[in-house]
Amino acid sequence: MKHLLPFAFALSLVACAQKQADASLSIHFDEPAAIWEATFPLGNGRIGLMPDGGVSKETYVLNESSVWSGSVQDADNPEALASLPEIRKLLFEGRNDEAQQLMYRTFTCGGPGSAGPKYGNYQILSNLIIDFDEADAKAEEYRRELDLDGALATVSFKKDGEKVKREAFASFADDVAVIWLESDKPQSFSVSAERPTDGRDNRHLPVCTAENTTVKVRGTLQSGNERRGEPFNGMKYGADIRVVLPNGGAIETDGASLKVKDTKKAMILVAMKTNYRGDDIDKVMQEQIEKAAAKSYAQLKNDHQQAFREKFRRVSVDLGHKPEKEAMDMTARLQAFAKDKDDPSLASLYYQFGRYLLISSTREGALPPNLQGLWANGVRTPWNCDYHLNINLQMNMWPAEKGNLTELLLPLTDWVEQQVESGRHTAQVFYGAGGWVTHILGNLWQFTSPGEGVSWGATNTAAAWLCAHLYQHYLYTQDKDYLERIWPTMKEAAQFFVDMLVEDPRNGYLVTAPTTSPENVYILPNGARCSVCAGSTMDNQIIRELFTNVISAAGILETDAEFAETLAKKRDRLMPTAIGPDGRILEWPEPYEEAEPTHRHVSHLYGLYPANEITVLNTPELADAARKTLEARGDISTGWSMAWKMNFWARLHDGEHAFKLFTDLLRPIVDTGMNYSNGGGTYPNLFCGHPPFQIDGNFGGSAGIAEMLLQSQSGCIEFIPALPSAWKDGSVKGMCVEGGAEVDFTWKDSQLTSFTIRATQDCTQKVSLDGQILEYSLQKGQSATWQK
Ligand code: FUC
Repeated sequence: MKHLLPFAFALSLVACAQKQADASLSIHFDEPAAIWEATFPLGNGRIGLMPDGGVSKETYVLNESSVWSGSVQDADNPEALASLPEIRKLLFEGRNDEAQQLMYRTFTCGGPGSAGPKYGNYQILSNLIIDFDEADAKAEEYRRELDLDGALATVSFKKDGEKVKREAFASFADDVAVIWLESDKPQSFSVSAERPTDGRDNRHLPVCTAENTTVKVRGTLQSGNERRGEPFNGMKYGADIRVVLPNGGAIETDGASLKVKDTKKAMILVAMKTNYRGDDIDKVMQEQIEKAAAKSYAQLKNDHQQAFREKFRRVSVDLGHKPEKEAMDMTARLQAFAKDKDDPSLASLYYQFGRYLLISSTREGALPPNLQGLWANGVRTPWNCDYHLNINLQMNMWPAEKGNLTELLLPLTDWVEQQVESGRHTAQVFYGAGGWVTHILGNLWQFTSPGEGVSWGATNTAAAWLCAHLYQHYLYTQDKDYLERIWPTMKEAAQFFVDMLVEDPRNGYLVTAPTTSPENVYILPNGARCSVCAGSTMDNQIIRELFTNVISAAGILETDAEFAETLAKKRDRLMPTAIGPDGRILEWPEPYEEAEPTHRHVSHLYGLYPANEITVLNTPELADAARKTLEARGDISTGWSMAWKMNFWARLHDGEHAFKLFTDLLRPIVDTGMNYSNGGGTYPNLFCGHPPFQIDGNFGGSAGIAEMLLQSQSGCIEFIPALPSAWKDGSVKGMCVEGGAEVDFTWKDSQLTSFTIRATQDCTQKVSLDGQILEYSLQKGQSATWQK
């Protein structure tokens, strides 16, 4: 028993240490949120809420990640295939503009695509409003805070000298949202729910009823199959909002709201659900509420934080601290950072905020994060708040593996697998090909057809790119069962290209035709602006990567050797990444004039990041051309684009330029709206602004910081490969590397001072250090340490 004592003692120390919110892991404000993008995102991976911290009235946006309108449809266009030979012929004759015109007539999805009600969109569930009915209440000593390490939002202030405090979280343990209200003086308030109207058709509005201690919200969204005037018959959504008074007080109902009287302590429990998975939502929500109501607030909070911290605390990052900056209100801190970049813990906070957002917006059994994670404050949402697949959904996954959140790849895996059947149909109908394909649009309803606009909607390498994430999950976990699971999905994604690739008679290469370089436009010699082409650089890089991964997987699983051979042969016939006359990477197979030289997509550097075919070490000429490409593209762009560029510069081992992009990414945006001509930035609550708020930039920026500190994609661990002078001393604990290991490392004066590698699987790890390669063969559970 002796050895147990120090252990228990250590535990109690940890428990004490947990009481204070870590200033470097919290965001705070001295005033309530004036815009939604200043409210705090809380979420448990399936449900979310965003409190605005109002004094006399607090509004919480409620979200549930499957609140989607629309329905399954067949949007494949049966006329498309007949025109494919003609489209290809025109492309191979260099008449790309005519090919594009023909595609607009014949090669888009059937129906209105993402503009139609069947495509649907992700949207708010409802608002929850706590109204204290004191219009002119004055608050003193106001503070609201989001503690990332506790996944807890707090508001505290004094009213007439009496303390008021509220806390909120989305429970990881009990799957309900919990709001706690506490005051020195008894308070009275009403609790109600309300869904915003969409200004067009309000059949989506819910019925709200108050019974006993619960407000029930029940509504139905549009499926797109309704006839004129019929009630909506799509997704059913609901929320149960229960008030619990642990120390007495009275609750009265008033039709649709609850009136709570004279209480110093109140707890509000919110269950949220849709029937997306066929659940009886009344039953599920009632069970969830009853179970949660049987616990005390302290118990609920404790269970929640324990479950959340199991994930969040796997990684810690210290890049240095400026306590005076950490003490600032976040609006002021971002403004200060725009002038003076000496705030290293803003970067570690941003990194951890990315992990926080990922843990909060997806979980096993739920959906992957959409364009806004799972937070949306309206009924009509930007780009339908869907799953865009030419960068956005993929970028959402970038912090996962290295950030020791590997299981958060599983909801994406489920979602990808759900697209396969529909994607097979699309492959046949559009390309006469086997396997499966999907284009740029993704929703809850297996939409895999091209988009309704050719210039952006014809990209067809999305399935291949998604498969790169699935394979990467295997590389990090070495989980062979998982590899077996994803094998058919990967194999069929490759099969599509085996069938679809065609020889370009002009150069003998196998090319995707038609295709695009996502959303970018070039100018043909005849002056026509054009997007479609045969064999864009990005396609070649993605397909090369997919074929390589499938060949490796076939080897590991000892299966389909013949198919692997076919892939190897076809891979050799793809056009290699090439350098144009201006020294930059060619984006299209020919050096066309660019219509928008600073376009936000930098697709032709896919091979630099996230893939690994352009490297400083192995392909220095291409790396140099990539650098020139980035210089010409410029830094300022939309939020996610700047985040991507951070990762590019990190891969080029240029820490200063990556850091410059980070500072651009944190440019303060203080208003709402969708104007992005001036470039993106960051809202007060650290949400990334495309603008509008789009979460990909948060995830890409978070991954960019990690990429500056640690890389392992080349079969060799590189510690601090792109360290900027702004972070010259620091430490990291718990990040992951490929092959199955966790690492800790420290550095001082920009020099590595120590590292530890802990094997999570039997593995051999190589470390590149001062021009030498160190090699460690470790068994699962073993570790190796190096110290300067
Ligand atoms: C892609 C991008 C846009 C935007 C949209 C949601 O189409 O090109 O910038 O992020 O997705």
